[in-house]
Amino acid sequence: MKIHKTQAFTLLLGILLIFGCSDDDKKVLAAKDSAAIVIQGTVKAELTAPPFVPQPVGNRPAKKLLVDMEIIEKEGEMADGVKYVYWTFGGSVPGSFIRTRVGDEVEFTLSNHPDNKLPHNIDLHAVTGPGGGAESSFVAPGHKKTFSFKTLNPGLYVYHCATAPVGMHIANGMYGLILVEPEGGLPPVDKEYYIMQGDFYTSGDNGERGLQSFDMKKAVEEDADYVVFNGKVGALTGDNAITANVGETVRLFVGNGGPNLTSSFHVIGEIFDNVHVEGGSVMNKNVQTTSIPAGGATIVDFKVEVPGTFILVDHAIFRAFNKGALGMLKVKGEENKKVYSGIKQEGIYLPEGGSIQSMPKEAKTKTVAVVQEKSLAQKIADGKQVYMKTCFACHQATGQGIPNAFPPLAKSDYLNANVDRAIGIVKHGKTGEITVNGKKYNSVMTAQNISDIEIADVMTYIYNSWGNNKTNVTVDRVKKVK
Ligand code: HEC
Ligand SMILES: [Cu+2]
Repeated sequence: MKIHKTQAFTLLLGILLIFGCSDDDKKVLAAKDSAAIVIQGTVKAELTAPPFVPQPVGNRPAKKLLVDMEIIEKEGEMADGVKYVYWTFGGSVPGSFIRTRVGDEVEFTLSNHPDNKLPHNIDLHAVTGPGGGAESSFVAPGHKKTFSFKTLNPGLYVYHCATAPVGMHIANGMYGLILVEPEGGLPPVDKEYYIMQGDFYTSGDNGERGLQSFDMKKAVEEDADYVVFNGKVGALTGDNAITANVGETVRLFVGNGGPNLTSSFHVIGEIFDNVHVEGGSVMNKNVQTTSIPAGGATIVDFKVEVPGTFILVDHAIFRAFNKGALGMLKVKGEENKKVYSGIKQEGIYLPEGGSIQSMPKEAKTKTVAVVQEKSLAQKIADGKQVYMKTCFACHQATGQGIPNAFPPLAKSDYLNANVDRAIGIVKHGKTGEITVNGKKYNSVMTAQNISDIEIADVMTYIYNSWGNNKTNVTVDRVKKVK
């Protein structure tokens, strides 16, 4: 028999496929067979609001999984005093977390609350089908729609509203995560949390109080006023921080709803032991910062070895310190000095043979003895310079602070009650719990490395701004505070 050229090629390809097929390839092929997995029984899905996730699937067989999701349009708080009308899946931003396993047959019912103003739908990236379910789920207020799909590929997937104008529905908070666990489940860990980043565009600038409406122009220009985790500034800080104990493993399911910005997700003081790149099956190890595209997700896990507060950020860092993309993981337990020593020694640095012969601070203080105290106006002007250079990043431009993270200096009862105590904080730093204007803070302010003159200037500026008690802080007074 004469073998045709293309036949020979196909034969060769077949042989290559048979002998070249590694174990990994077989697993991938197996995932493609998920459509054939037979379901056993029906169960109602547990849905959770962030930062919590439902129970792991463990060893359970594939089932028919009933998901009931309600769309609710409601007013919430973006930041202290800043109101915003969110459109939500299940009442939270991000929407309820859905946990499934590969082979599940998800029967999804989407209800649009009768008090809502708009029609909505849902596009789940875990769906294999037109629009990810969007076409079948388009639902007017006071109606509900049911459709079903089979989960074919394991991974962590974003879902979102896809009703026009799509960008606006997403920008108002209409996104969440659906996890499809592999057969047998993900490896067990001690703590699991749900975090999702989003960028928001408000009619007023960042921090402007009152009810803010969505700003289409800023959204189109990708000029976000807020970039936050879990829908608002402070959703994961202070009392809302996520927690763990020393020695535990922590897994974070992290999504990015966008609509515009890519997240450079990082935990300050930790290294991700494992990262499911883009929420899929490729595992990267020992990662500092992982990139999460808008409409994408990632699973990271790490073991916490030492106690402390670990700050979660978008490492596009102005977003963290100025727009809200900052969360906290508080770890309790025993110190481990081998892993992290803390300050071991502190001393004066005098390089030998260098021109610096004494501490600059001391040199300054010596000359200060003869320096006349500046005029109040001059001190306020100089103090503002120091403030914008040194304090502004945390306490913010108008001293308003950041809820749950950095206390306000504007109209601060704590500040106004005791001038020497406030000077001491700037000189020596502050840790431990304090109450400012009725709100608790329990964080760390490091000692500010500035001279006594600068401290006098900056404190005078602060006391003479933002409704404070107008104290004129003298250099002499600063020097006396031990
Ligand atoms: C890295 C962030 C950071 C910087 C920079 C910073 N602070 Fe603070 N500050 C804090 C934190 C956090 C606290 C609360 C500490 C605690 O919880 O014990 C605080 C507390 C204070 C307080 C007492 C509480 C209040 O609201 O009245 C004063 C006063 C203060 N800071 C002044 C300053 C001044 C002045 C500067 C600049 C010279 C400055 N801080 C720079 C983070 C910072
Ligand atoms: Cu919508």
